[in-house]
Amino acid sequence: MSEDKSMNLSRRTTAVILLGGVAVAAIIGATYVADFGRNNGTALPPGCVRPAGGFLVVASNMGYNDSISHGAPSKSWPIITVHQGQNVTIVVCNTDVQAHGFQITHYFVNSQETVVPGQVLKVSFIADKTGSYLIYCDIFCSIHIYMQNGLLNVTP
Ligand SMILES: [Cu+2]
Repeated sequence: MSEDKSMNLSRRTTAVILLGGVAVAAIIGATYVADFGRNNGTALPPGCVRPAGGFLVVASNMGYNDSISHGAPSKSWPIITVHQGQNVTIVVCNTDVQAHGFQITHYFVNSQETVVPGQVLKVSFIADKTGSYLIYCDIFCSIHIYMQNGLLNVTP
C-alpha cells in the first residue's frame, strides 16, 4: 500500500468513526428528548393516594409533583410544611419509566429510599427538628437536576 492510500484509508476511518459518534449521539439525544417530553404523570399506580393528614409525592418525568412546571431547579418544589413533633406520612409513587430516589436531609439521608417504576412507597417519621430540609433524589436519572430542590419545612 502506498503512503497516499494508507493516509486516505486512515482519514476515511476517522470520518466513519466521527459519523458513527454523531449518529449515536443523535439517537441518545432523540431518546432523551422523547422521554423528557412524555408525561407519565397521568396514570397513577394503585395505592398512589394522599394519606389522611399526610402528603403525596408523585415522581414522574416531570419531576416531583411536576416540579419542572413549578420552576425547578431554581425554585423549591414540592414544599411540605409540618410542625415539630408531628408524625409525618408521605406516600411516594413513581409513574416514570426509570427509578428515582426519595431523600430528605436529616430525615432520610442514608435510608437509600428508592422508588422503581410503578412502585408506591409509604414513609413515616417524626419531625423531631425544626428547620428547612431538602427533598431530593439520590439516584442519577435523566431529570436529576429537577428533583433536587423539594423542601420540608418543620416549624415550631
Ligand atoms: Cu435522580
